[in-house]
Parts: sequence; C-alpha cells; structure tokens
Amino acid sequence: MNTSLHFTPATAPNAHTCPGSFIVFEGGDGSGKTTQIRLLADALRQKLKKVTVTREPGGTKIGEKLRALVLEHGNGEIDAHTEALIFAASRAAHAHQLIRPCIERGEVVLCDRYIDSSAAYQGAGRGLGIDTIVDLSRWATNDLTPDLTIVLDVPLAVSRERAGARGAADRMESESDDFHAALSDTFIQRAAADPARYVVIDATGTLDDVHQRVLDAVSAPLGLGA
Ligand code: T5A
Repeated sequence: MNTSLHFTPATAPNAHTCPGSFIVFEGGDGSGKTTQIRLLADALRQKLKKVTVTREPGGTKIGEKLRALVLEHGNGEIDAHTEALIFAASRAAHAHQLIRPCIERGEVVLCDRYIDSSAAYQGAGRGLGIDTIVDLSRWATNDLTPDLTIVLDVPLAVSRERAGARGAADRMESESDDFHAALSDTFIQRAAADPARYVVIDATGTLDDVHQRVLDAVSAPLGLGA
C-alpha cells in the first residue's frame, strides 16, 4: 500500500502576496521563542504599524481547544497520525481565520511555531515522513508561507534546563533526548535548504544577546534599516 500523500497546494510554494509580514519562530522546547517574540513585538510596536503575536498550536478559539487536547496529559492515547492531524487542523484554522486576514490588512504577524514544527515533531520525531507532513500543512493552509523563519538554536541541555525551570513537562517535552535531537537536526536542515527564508540564530547567552541577534535578522526583511 502506498501511504504517502500527494496534495496539490493551490499555489506555488512562494511567499504570500499580502502587504503585511509573516515571521515565524521555531526551535526546540524551551529554546526561548516565546520570550524573544515578546521582546521583538515590544521593539517593533515602537516603530511599526500593527504587530500581532500568536502561537501554534492555538491562536484561534478552535486552535486553543485543540492545543489543550494534544498537549495535556490525560486525554487517552493519541497515536502519531491523530496527533499530526490535530496540529494540521489547528494550523488550518489559524492560517485562514487569523494569519492571512492580519497580513492582508498589512500587519506584522509574529508566530510561535508553524509548519517546521510539524515537520520536526511529527515528520521526523514521530517518523511520519517530513515531506508528507509538510504537504499536509501546505494543503491545510492553502500554502501560506512565512516571509522569514527564525530558528533558535540551543544545545538540548540548555533548552531542557530552561523549559524545566518553567514547570511540568507536557507530552512533547517528556520525549527522549533522541527524539529532541531529531527535531533539532530537522530545523537546521530545513533552514540550510532555503537560506533566503530562514535564519538560524545562536540562542545561547543572555536574553539581550539573543534579542539583538533577532533584531539584526528582521531589520532588512521589515525594512527597518540599521
Ligand atoms: N508541536 C507544535 C508539535 O509537535 N507539532 C506542531 O506542529 C506544533 C506547532 C507546543 C508543543 O507542541 C509541539 C512542540 C511543543 O512541544 P509549547 O508550550 O508552545 O508547546 O512549547 P514551546 O513552543 O516549546 O514553548 P516553551 O515555552 O516550552 O519554549 P520557548 O517558548 O521556546 O521558551 P520560553 O521563551 O518560554 O523560555 C523558556 C524559559 O527559559 C527562559 C525563559 O525566561 C523561560 O523561563 N529563557 C532564558 N533563560 C536564560 N537565557 C535566555 N537567553 C533565555 N531565553 C529564555
């Protein structure tokens, strides 16, 4: 039996044609995405029009319900295929109901995780196949592609320590070191394959060190100048 998917996204895999900007942060659990998005949003709001901060899974009413279902312990068995479809369903609602309307209005959208997380966690980590999982999300989002994806790169020991300091581990954070190493490799490989749309940032160091690297990465794409 052929188990691969052959979705045909509605458009070629290029960036959207909306006036706004769609910037995604990716990386392992506890790499500092949420913190850096908050710092960047604060900085951008002093210079730019509207900035919207959102996250995956989540970002919409249905997405937040799906987030609780897929991340919290205690919802019974969630097999890998079901998990992948829950993340894709959350992303479909997010892309159609929130992200695209925002960038059509000319806003800057800063999103905590997107398709690369599914590629890493479900495609590589769960072994469902990166191409299949990416195709599923491209179909689900009508091929809504970020202008820039920032990958925060930290050693696993650092991200585990940061995530651990924040509270109890969720379903994903409870996975093995091998699982998390596969995620990290996937983010780096996908970034290397498309350097025009990805920046890998060393996310070790202080919050301010990393924030400055993030500002450097977004200044040209957002036309902020030096
Ligand atoms: N998932 C998600 C999938 O499997 N498939 C998918 O398609 C998608 C979209 C989401 C989970 O779902 C998985 C991936 C995830 O496991 P989540 O709670 O949103 O769950 O998980 P994360 O995105 O990993 O969020 P975290 O909060 O765990 O990590 P962040 O956002 O990377 O890290 P942050 O900023 O919260 O920082 C963690 C701690 O470290 C400190 C912070 O203050 C905080 O306490 N910190 C630093 N400390 C020192 N120096 C620095 N430079 C620091 N930066 C942050």
